[in-house]
Amino acid sequence: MDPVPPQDPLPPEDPVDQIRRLLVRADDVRKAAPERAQPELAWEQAAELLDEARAWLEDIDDVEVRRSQAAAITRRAADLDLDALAPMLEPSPDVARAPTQVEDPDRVPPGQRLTPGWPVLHVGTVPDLAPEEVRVIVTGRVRERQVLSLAQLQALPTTTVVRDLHCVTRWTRLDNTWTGVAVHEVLDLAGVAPEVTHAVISGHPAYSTNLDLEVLGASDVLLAWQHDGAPLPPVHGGPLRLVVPSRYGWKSVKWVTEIRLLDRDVPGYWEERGYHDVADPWQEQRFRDGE
Ligand SMILES: Nc1nc2c(c(=O)[nH]1)N[C@H]1C(S)=C(S)[C@@H](COP(=O)(O)O)O[C@H]1N2
Ligand SMILES: [Mo]
Repeated sequence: MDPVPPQDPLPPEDPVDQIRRLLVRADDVRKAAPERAQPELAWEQAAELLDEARAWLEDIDDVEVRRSQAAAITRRAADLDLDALAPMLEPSPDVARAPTQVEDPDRVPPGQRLTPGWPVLHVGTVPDLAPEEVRVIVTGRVRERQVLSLAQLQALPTTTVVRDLHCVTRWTRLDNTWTGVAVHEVLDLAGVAPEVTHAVISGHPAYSTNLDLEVLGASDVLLAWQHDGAPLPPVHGGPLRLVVPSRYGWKSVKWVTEIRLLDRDVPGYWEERGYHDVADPWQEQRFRDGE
């Protein structure tokens, strides 16, 4: 009889192997969550496995490999968020239900489903901002840096658009009426330097995202203070948020504080964590790579 081969007593030390192993476990835990008495505990456990996986990223020397592993981890984290969000896809307080509820494939990007409510999504806590406290700084490669109050923004030409909101966690809210000032008006005030290609837009409390100049300057990209005819509720970015209808929701910075114009692309909060730089929902550009 052949002897039983001895088992390798040590786990493999290759960080990519370690990450793969942790992702498989996280996937298993997540899939089993619905059968558990307390699915929240399973989600927590899966999130811990993802944290462990993230810690291994530091041991990967190759930048490209590290980025693609980071994206693989982030994709799982987003799946977890989606599961945890599912029971909460209901209207925010004081916000009317979305009027359109048809599953029209021309309106709903691939992999999205409609929500009648308006889920609240952000990292950190809602800042308590009085309208008088709002300032938007327009800076970087500009002719003249601007520090604009809400009153100054509201004195510029006002625009109203009706647009759909698509979150990377797979919910879509149709027919949002946004009122505000088009960002291109604000850019004109500051004067965009010829070498500008991109912008980083920041918001409370330490959030940011990147956009290319062409997208930021589109006529339906607004700094908005009203939604469906009412002042924007604080949980949804009030008193003032950015709205970028052509991109996944993470580009629509709530409680916006700064627009910084740059001659290169610099990733923001989620882009650093593996989300796609462009984020076109019709192309399903959720993550940096297809993993
Ligand atoms: N300041 C800030 N803005 C943010 C976020 C955030 O975490 N912080 N999350 C983004 C994400 S992922 C989405 S989908 C939308 C959600 O907007 P809502 O909460 O009004 O639905 O806000 C975006 N703007
Ligand atoms: Mo999102």
